[in-house]
Amino acid sequence: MGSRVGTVERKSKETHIKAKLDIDGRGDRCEIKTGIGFLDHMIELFAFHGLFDLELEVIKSDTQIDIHHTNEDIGIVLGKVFKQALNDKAGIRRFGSAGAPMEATIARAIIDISGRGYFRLNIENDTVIQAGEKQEYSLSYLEHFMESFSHSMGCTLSITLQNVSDDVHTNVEAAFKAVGLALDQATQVDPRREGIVPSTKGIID
Ligand SMILES: [Mn+2]
Repeated sequence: MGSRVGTVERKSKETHIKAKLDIDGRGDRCEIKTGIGFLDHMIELFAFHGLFDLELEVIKSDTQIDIHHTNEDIGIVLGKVFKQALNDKAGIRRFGSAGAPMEATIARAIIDISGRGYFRLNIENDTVIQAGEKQEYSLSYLEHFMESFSHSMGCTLSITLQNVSDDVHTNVEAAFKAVGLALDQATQVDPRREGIVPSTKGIID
């Protein structure tokens, strides 16, 4: 198996973002500088628990407006760099599912590196959630980030949040951890599948 690394640089009128990834990393060799402190924390723990070595730098952004474009574009770049590092996807497990609890909140992520971009966030809650208006991040930003990621990577990703907290940090952190764990599984090489693209179609593009 060759090295599974990727380098992406994306420039638009709104943002300029660079990323470098080694899928077969250790998770503790990451440098995340998005300019959004909360998102740095989320991406760092996603990479740590996924055992990915990731460098991500937002060189230019328009956060003077808000974090909408930057949040979306980081998701796009992250998806692109994974897609690049996985190359033709030969030998990978393709599917992964994992859960992460945080206090009463449980996040579950199910992923299929299918080549088709689709994302769904399911929220299962007994009580109505109060929107954390004072907080800079939200579940709708999480949804937008993961949707951008799934589409640019070409994966089907479903996240379910149970017992959602009124603390955005708790909900989003559990979700990022679960996605890191599930993506680690899905990107692992199964020795029984050596050199075989895990699809009955023969390709995953
Ligand atoms: Mn935290």
